[in-house]
Amino acid sequence: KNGFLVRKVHADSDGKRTPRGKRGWKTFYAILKGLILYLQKGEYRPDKQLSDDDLKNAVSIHHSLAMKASDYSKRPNVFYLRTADWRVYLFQAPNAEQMQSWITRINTV
Ligand code: I3P
Repeated sequence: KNGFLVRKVHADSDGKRTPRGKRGWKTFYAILKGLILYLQKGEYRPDKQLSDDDLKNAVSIHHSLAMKASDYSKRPNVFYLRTADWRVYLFQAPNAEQMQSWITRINTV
């Protein structure tokens, strides 16, 4: 599954709160391949290679959990992703249908 997602990093590994200055929302083109969610920066092209920075942003979704961020009301269509090492991301999807589709895909791999 692919598509645009806007990401906010809420907690780093071990659940430590991500410091100020690193908590802003950023747009990525997300590519879910196997157990890795690749997050590609910049303009989308189908043939574009993943850069070193893109690989650093990649998220392992093995033993992760995605759920609708019902307690987050500043933006619509936002879901949480909690990883096995207790990172927490917020992702904003373009619409409710896309949000649900990402949640289902992440939770059923
Ligand atoms: C963050 C940025 C986020 C904001 C976050 C800020 O600043 O303004 O948009 O989250 O608030 O810390 P920075 O880009 O300097 O990291 P919201 O959009 O959810 O308000 P937070 O620290 O309360 O999460």
